Amino acid sequence: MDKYFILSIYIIFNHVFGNVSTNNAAVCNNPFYKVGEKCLHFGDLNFLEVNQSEAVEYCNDIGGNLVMIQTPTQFKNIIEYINENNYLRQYWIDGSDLEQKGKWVFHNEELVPMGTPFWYVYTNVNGWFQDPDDAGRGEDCLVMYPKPTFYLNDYPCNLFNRPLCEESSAIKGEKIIQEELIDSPTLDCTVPYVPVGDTCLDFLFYTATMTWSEAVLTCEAMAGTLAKIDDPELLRAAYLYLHEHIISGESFWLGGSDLDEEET
Ligand SMILES: [Ca+2]
Ligand SMILES: [Ca+2]
Repeated sequence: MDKYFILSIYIIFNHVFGNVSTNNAAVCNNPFYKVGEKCLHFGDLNFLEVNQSEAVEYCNDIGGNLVMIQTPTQFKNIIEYINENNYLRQYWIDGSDLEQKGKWVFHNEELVPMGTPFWYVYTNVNGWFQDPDDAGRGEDCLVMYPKPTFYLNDYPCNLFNRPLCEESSAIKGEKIIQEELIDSPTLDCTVPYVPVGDTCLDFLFYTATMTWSEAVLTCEAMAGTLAKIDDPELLRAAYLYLHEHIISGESFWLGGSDLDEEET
């Protein structure tokens, strides 16, 4: 009777916890903790700032690498975590163009995504620019700026920042998720709408420019509304679409206004 009882417990235990231990994307080993789907370590708050190669070494020593930011959602999750925990520092993250100038790669040679919403955008007397700018011709390593911007910036590898590490054994699980995303079927959109991310959009770049109110009416006449960009993946998809179709020089109205709250 006793033996039967123990066996039953074992089966229940294995049934409940067995799945958890085989899901490598969900479990983080000390000193890493879960941030979105990633297992990260921000270093302890008293940790001295180090140069980029020392940061790589630090992460390797605890069983990781500098974090790879490959999707807008990963980027958003990390920024939210930093804000919630007040970890407002400048961090080394994975990525450099040391091997080939202008070609940004992660430690595993995969390409670092360029452009929006990842890299810092700024303006000066000569116009608008987006990092990487290789300022001073010596910026070959990747940092994540602190508040208020949190965007990515190319930075001299020999200067000092905190390491932001990601557990190595968890990276594999993450990669599978990404490949599944790429293979997902494309949306069926009614003409003239085209699939952009998980939404059907129409970029009206061939019409004359109009006011925002005219744009609202135009979209209504086409059985739509102005696009609501409320998700970083959709922002990325729209950015890629604009660049692929060489209409990135145009400006578009979007849904969203503060008209209701204004007094006049
Ligand atoms: Ca560079
Ligand atoms: Ca820079």
